[in-house]
Amino acid sequence: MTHQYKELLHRHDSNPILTAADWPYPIHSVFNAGVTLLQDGMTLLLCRVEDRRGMSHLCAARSENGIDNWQIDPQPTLLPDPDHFPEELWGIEDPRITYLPELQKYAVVYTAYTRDGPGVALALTDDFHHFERYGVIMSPEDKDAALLPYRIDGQWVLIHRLVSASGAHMWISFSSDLRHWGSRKIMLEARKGGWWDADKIGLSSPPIETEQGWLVIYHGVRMTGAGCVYRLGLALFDLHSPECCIKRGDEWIFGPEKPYEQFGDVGYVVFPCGYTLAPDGDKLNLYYGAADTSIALATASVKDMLAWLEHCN
Ligand code: BMA
Repeated sequence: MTHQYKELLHRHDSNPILTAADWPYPIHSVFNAGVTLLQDGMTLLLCRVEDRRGMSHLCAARSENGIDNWQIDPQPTLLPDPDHFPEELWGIEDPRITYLPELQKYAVVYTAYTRDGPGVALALTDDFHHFERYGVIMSPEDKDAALLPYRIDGQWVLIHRLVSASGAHMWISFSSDLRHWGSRKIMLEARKGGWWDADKIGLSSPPIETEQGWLVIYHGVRMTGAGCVYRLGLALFDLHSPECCIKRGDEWIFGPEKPYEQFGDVGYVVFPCGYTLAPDGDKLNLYYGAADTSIALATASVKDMLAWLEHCN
């Protein structure tokens, strides 16, 4: 299809790249994966896997090219542990991965489905086999969270999506020990009315560090008579004061257009939780959950996304 607008994200020809049929044990669906490039160059997806009770756990899949030949852990990699962490009662979902050079560990920030709704939980790992759980770090209702890779002014930085009386906006909180969080501020607000990102927004993948600032891909939810539509937008935030928005695009950059994005358990949903960046610092592989059913891949150029933001509005 040709369009008059610029396409920033390009779907991979072999989409969806991972489905339940690829799994080495019985599952219902696989979607919304956290992503990182391991030190040996392998792409690791920490996938949200929904079992046939409806509960989610996380399972790692590794690939040399980030496209195919996935080596999937033969058993769940991280299961909810409600005996020790009661807030994981109804499963764990939607991980975002950030490598923290100071600790030489990966931070996995995920949603714990508690009896009071979704909360934000943290676990650290250096091998994606053993995890040190910190439990819930943001009480319900809170989700769509990721850490920045290093402290700013001595403080760790967490972006998260809190639901409050005024709506579902993106917030930022700070901590000196990764356990106690405060100094909360709104980072980006959901718009209102007819906008594509009215009422509900949330961080998609962890922010991408660029010379111009933190490039943020976020999802916006449009409530329609037929249900919700999840699309993606772009915003840029100051490197040293990440709560300050430098630029926000008005138009969405990606939405559910293909059958695997429109039809599934929850149709009309594209939901990225992570990316890998090539050594050139520009070529981005963005992995997204499609219709809460499978995992798909889109490629993009960071330079093109920054240029689009620069010239929009
Ligand atoms: C959001 C999250 C995601 C899910 C999306 C669409 O609120 O729960 O895990 O992909 O809804 O169902």
